[in-house]
Amino acid sequence: MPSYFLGLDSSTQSLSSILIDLDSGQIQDDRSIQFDRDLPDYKTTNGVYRHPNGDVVHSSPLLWAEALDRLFQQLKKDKLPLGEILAISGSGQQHGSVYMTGNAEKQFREMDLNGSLADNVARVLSRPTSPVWMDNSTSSECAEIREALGGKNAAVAATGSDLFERFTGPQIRKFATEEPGAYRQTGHIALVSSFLSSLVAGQISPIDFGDGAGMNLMDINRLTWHPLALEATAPDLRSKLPALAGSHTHLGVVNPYLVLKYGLNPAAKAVIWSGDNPCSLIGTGLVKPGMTAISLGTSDTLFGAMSECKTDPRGEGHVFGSPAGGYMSLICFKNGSLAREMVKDDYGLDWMAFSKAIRETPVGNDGKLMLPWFDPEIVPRTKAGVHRKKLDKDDIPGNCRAVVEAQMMSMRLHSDWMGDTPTRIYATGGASANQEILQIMANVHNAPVYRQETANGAALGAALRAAHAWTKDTFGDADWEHIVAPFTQPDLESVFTPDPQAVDVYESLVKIYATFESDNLNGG
Ligand code: ADP
Ligand code: XUL
Repeated sequence: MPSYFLGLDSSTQSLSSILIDLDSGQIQDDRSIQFDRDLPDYKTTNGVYRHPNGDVVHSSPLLWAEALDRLFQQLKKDKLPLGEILAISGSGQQHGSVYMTGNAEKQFREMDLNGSLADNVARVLSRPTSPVWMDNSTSSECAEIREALGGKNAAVAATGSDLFERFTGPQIRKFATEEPGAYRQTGHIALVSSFLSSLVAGQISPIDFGDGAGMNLMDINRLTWHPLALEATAPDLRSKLPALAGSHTHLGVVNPYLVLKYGLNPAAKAVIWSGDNPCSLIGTGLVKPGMTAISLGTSDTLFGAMSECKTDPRGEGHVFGSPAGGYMSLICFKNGSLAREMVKDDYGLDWMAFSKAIRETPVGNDGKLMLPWFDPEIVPRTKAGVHRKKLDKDDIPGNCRAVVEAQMMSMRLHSDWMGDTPTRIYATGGASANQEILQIMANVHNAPVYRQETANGAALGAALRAAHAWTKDTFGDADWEHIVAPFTQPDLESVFTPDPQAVDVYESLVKIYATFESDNLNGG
């Protein structure tokens, strides 16, 4: 008998879903709704609203809610076995926050079936839009909270990360300072993950330890709210935040709204949502320490599971809770897919032509380098500005190769704090469809790169988390490796093996890149 589990992923540009059958070990359905294309009324560009100054980047909680309605409509129309799903979980872009009034709990519990999910949400928003992870407008708030926590090292030790502009704490502080009235009206602050988790569960959802660690508000060792961080961030903050909980927590059965409207199984369990990176960790099968994955989504991230909480002495990286227990390390590059797209679009190319340009250029690009900071960068932390060395702006193929080589060399340089160099890399995210990018990844890191059946690693991870929580709850125990194994086997037909000659080229080039980068960071 099939055992179906649904995983959702509300990411920067899309909402994806993956339906798995745990019994056969097969993915049954894998689909996405693109925000810009499929919900044009919201007028987003790449899923967001950018203020002309570039630093303020928001999106719409109503868009996220409406996408959920749309997705369930499609699943129902396509006759997926919604009535047989045993549990649902999800993944959300990290750090973004949703602001609601004190009526949110009642609204989630008593949803109006005549209105859409977005209509229901609109009644309780105390802030119309949500700052998201691309927002870079809170440097002064970061400085104030960092100082109150005792400086960078103390902040890293307390919360797992230095203060970052996109993290939820600094964003909340900015809102509380700039709009004190609206902040006072706010009775509940959710992350993107806990907001959508609340809609699926029909009640206010806790925040899980994976996504909670991306707020600069959670004590990374005790996994509780950090009193000093709360106090340094905004008045009366504790009363506006939900509880923190483990990533296996199930919140009861799914929202009756979804049962009545879409025919979901009324006994299906709603499992707490997590961040997209913690979910991708599970979706790439990294349930044990010692393996590395790279996600090439809107942001590029490099991450791995850790048994101990080991922080980055440079303060560039992060420690989050792993849904499989213990911790995960992560570095996030803001100039990921959108930087590659910027180069592609600037020269009027499509992905095929971009890839062809890479194939036609030599490994190492004859020493032509780019620092691809189209947007302010997170790692290394720096303002926007694209810098080229020996590379002409009109050299189309040279620029295509340079952006990808730079991204891969930067990942290698800035991940050294995580420990051993990877012996295998698992790739996921939209751009993992691109063979040329994965070959450069393998050569720069001198490690074979594996990819899976789906590029939607976060949605798959959410489905696997639902399956794990349900199995644990039903049988008292659940083995992570056993659950993830059938779904996370790499596709052995498409392994990208490092080429020894190319590896040698990058061994030298990475040192030149490091000098180019540090010269620029030091104002050179
Ligand atoms: P997110 O989950 O953050 O919304 P995805 O993981 O869906 O993002 O990845 C979307 C990105 O994948 C797009 O912005 C696009 O740049 C990139 N992408 C899709 N196909 C290709 C390709 N063939 N080559 C390179 N990048 C691609
Ligand atoms: C991680 C980060 C991004 C977002 C969006 O710290 O900011 O990866 O989770 O994907």
